[in-house]
Amino acid sequence: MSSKSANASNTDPLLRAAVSNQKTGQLPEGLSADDLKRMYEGMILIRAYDERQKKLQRSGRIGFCVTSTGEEAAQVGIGQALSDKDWIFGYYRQYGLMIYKGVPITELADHLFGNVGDFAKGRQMPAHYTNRKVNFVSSSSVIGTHLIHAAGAAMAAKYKKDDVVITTYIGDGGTSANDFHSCMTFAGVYKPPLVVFIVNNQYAISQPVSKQCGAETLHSKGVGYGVPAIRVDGNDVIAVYNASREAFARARAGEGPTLIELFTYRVGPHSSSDDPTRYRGNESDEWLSDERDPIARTRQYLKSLELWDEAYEARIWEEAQTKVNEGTTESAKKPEPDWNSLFEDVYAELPPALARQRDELLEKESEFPRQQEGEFPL
Ligand SMILES: Cc1ncc(C[n+]2csc(CCOP(=O)(O)OP(=O)(O)O)c2C)c(N)n1
Repeated sequence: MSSKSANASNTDPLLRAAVSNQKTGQLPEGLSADDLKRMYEGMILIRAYDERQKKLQRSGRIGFCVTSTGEEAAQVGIGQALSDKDWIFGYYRQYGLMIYKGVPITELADHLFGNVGDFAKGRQMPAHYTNRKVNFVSSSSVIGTHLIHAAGAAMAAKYKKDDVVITTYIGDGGTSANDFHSCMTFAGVYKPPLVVFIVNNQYAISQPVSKQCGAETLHSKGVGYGVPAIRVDGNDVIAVYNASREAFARARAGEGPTLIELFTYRVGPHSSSDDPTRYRGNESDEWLSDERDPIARTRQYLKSLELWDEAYEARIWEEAQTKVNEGTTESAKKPEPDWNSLFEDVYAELPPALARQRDELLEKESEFPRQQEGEFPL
């Protein structure tokens, strides 16, 4: 692994402080033993989903996928602190929040297949999820655009005196986007109930964070906008939970926004179209070690509380794999959306040029047979 990431993880005082959030043999404030186990099981379900996504993509069942292996704590810690009323303006790597909030795997997989069950009706780029049931707003492909939507939603919540927290997420690379500046400016001036998470997984595709920003840390950007900021060990699920809980409580109490940098690592490729060995060798292996992997670290912690044994581990992996296999198999059987639906949802009355295109498409439909229900089971 590179000395850069080793240094960042071993010498940063904020990270060292955050690590102590897992106090051996002691339950954290605000969490029960059952909560901790649910968090551990949630992280495992996210990882099992990632393993399945990769297989589906490599076997040609789906065209594209994005994984979040190594970043499970950075999602579950937040999910545990969010209330059901709160909002999530995420980008493509936060689907673990939906999984942790109980969205069935088949609803995520429907989107990967772009089938008739997909909430985005097969129109979005794959891995750009949305789910109304958990207030997960449709993700944009264009990096950063959702940040200003989140700031606007948070300002609206403040004006309307709604008791909600708006959360938004951006990668280390995304903090260089103009929209990050706009979002943080509005957050600093109007002090809405907004929590901005920087998911610093150390790479923006092949670009390491050292080439993205000249500052030592990304949370330091908060100072310039007048937004309180903290840097957290994003692989420590308790540290992520604590920081989120505190920021959400501040937002709910009318004390304004918080910027939280979650220091983590993207273990897998940027997406299924990327080969990270070309720009970082095998340094990612280090991040699956017992000292760094968020799942292994939580396991150690559960052990210290006598909440873990081999039989439990085997059972929850089996349950996770069954959920993922059954959910994705169900999605694979569903047909594509009706082509006609391409022309819906924008115009009350279809303009003549589009109406012509729809008629031509329907005329030629028989030349392009559609996948039928149950035709390609896994
Ligand atoms: C405005 C814009 N520029 C470039 C891209 C291409 N692009 C897609 S993802 C990505 C990297 C984003 O990295 P980061 O914000 O660190 O998030 P991560 O994928 O590492 O979680 C880039 C450059 C884009 N989608 N939008």
